[in-house]
Amino acid sequence: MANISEIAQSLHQAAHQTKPIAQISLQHPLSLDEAYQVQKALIDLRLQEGETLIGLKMGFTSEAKMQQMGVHDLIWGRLTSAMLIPNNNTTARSMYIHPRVEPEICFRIAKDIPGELNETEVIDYVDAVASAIEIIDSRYENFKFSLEDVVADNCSSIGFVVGDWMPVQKNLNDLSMSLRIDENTVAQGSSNDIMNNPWRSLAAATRLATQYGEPIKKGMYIMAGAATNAEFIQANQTASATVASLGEVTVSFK
Ligand code: OOG
Ligand code: MG
Repeated sequence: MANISEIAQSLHQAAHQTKPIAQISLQHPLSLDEAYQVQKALIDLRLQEGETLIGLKMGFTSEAKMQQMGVHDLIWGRLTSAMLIPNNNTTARSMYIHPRVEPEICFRIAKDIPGELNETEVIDYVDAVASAIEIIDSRYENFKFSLEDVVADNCSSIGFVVGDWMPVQKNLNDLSMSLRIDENTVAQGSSNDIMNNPWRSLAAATRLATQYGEPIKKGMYIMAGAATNAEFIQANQTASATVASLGEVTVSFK
């Protein structure tokens, strides 16, 4: 059986050294359960370095992302304090292996979530919503992975940027979502592309958080998952995401 803590160490090092590694699953077939154990061990290494857990992210909540990455199941990962990049800030391309950006919606949690909630119940537990950009950076060569690989790698998480917090809108359907790199619109979708209703992604997060014993607490950020394909980004480029009625969010790479 694969050694959970050794795999976590190698993923942690890959991120620190910005040096990709071979897919774990090619050498050590992991069950999904073991992959989530690796993820937990990987995050524990970050927490030992002084980071704090500040939220969760959902992945593969849209057909576009599932198609792009060839993985067809919901996944979830953990967000730490070191991953939060202030809106309109600059980040160094050299910190990443092969970064991609994607347009998302972020929820701010108003009070501790007691367990699994449905898409209507969950609205009461949110005090603000914002447009967001997720920066993902797989620790695997060529950004290629199986479901278990990507779960072990904390779902490619490395950074996220949140726009201005907006009051909760009970209806988050039919919002156009777009991603620009510099002057070019590189991806375009709708909030409906996120599980037909972004609140449903948050409901799924409450189910998975309960199942895996990682409670969603007051103040946490929950990223709903990308509505469109993710796009590679280079140094000296700026990414902006716009979600209609929620506004724009921007991050530059130097
Ligand atoms: C995995 C992360 C997926 C999303 O929003 O669907 C994700 C990846 O694509 O590398 O963050
Ligand atoms: Mg994402």
